[in-house]
Amino acid sequence: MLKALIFDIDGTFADTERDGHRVAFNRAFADAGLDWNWDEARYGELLSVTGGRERILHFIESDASQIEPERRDALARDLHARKTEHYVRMVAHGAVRLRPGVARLLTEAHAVGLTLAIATTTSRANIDALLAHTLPPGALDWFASIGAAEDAPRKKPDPQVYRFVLDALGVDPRDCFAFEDSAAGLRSARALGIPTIVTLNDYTRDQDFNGALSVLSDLGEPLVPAKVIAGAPLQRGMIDVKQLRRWHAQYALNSTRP
Ligand code: XBP
Ligand code: MG
Repeated sequence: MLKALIFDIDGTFADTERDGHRVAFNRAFADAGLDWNWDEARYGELLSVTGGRERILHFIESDASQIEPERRDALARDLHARKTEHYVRMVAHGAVRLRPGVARLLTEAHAVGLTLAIATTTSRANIDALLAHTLPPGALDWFASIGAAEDAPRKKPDPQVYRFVLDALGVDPRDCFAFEDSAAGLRSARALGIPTIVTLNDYTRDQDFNGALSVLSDLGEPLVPAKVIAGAPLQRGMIDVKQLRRWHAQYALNSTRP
């Protein structure tokens, strides 16, 4: 039986990267008196490093090697803490909106008693801010488990965060669906055998999504159907609980159970 839906946050719940995280990183650099600026294209390259602190560290090593090696860890940590403050404030001011179909699917799945969870590389403060400012009051309680950066230091594509969530939920991976936007996220979920639905965004659309159950433009809305890029067709142009139960019966169960 289908039991749980596990959602990535960045890129999947919302297009957080270009106008959210990227801007917050740049503000943190400016606060520290650094003339570093991550434009949209450069940020797209840097996204191959998951995790904000890791991304800053990678940038220091590749583009700011004048920073003494023994100072780099502390600098990355300080900049990242400052970046999180900026990001949380931006989200509170409405800088990020949920992608099509996300609120609809969460609301329906919660109403019918499916377990909801989050598995993300991002920091917990960012998740709390996003849920508080984009979903109805109390929606934080809809999620039976939230796996965040603090719970899984090994970032996606490592499966550690999905392992954390599956253990907390006590469910078989084959009775879940994961929702991801990136190849790193897909690999993380698939490493544990979780059937995964991918919704593309501008930064991820050219990545390799081999192994996804379905690759879609988004989750779709009743009047604005999602486009199917690869995988199974949609019955009603959108991902809803009926569609997920159908797929679970047809594909997830048959293809992965011993
Ligand atoms: C998302 C990330 C995150 C954000 C920044 O990956 O890599 O690092 O870019 O968040 P995914 P933090 O969607 O695959 O989980 O600065 O809080 O790390
Ligand atoms: Mg993502």
